[in-house]
Amino acid sequence: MKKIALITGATSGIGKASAQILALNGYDLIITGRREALLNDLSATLKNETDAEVLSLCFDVRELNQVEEAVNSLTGKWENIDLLINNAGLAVGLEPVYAGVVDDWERMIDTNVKGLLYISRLISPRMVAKESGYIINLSSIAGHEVYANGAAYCASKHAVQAITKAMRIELLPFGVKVSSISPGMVDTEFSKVRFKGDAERADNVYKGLTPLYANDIAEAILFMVTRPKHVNIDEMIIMPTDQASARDFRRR
Ligand code: NDP
Ligand code: 8X3
Repeated sequence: MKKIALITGATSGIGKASAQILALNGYDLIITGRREALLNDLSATLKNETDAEVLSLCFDVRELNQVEEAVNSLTGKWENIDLLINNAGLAVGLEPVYAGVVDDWERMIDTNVKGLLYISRLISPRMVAKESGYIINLSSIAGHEVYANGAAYCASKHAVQAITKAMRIELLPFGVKVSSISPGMVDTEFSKVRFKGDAERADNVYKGLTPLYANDIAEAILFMVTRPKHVNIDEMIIMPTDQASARDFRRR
């Protein structure tokens, strides 16, 4: 029987690329996000281009009642999730704390931290019960370093690191794997979201260097999930060759 992966934030970027690569490598997929039209487009493409069965669930990870409704709507084979990729996340704004926008902080913490906890709370008991499964959390270089003007985003990704490490220990007795993957800059909708739709500012982030692309991270995820049962990749940090830390770049 094929394995089932649930990917949060599959409407763009890393989540979408992960859906595409997993569909080509033997997974059936539950794809999620808030933009229903994009979920429908991806579902149609995957069904056309791969053998995967695809189920779309449109919900906001910040809303516990929506997350509960979505997970509780799963029936039959779809209840049996083998792989959860906690990918939905975002940075909003780039200001020092002394000039920060409270709503931006709340969006980041509610999505990156609380949303990840909500969905993990609902899916992981099923993995515990069957003593198998795999959870991969999208962290960031911002979960390992801090930089000025990124306090809330960095805090949210440090929290992802803490949650990942704690869950790894909690799920150890049940043989459930847990990993985090921490990229440097990846050219997705990330910067457009961070700069609230300012395309020029977003494009400048990637100017003069070669960033990572979403597929680079999807390939790393495929590597993680294709390791044998006795191997757990606890964490992976992946940088563009042109980036050595959160703030050190080689621009030409
Ligand atoms: P994108 O903006 O391209 O994708 C983000 C995804 O998250 C979208 O599918 C979006 O879907 C989903 N999402 C955001 N908020 C919510 C929400 N409230 N409820 C449900 N889904 C949500 O960015 P990336 O692909 O780059 O980001 C994916 C992850 O990778 C994030 O956790 C990010 O922090 C992390 N990351 C990104 C890096 C980068 O440089 N790009 C570097 C390091 C880590 P929708 O809008 O349809 O809801
Ligand atoms: C995204 C990478 O350096 O903007 O997580 O925090 S960074």
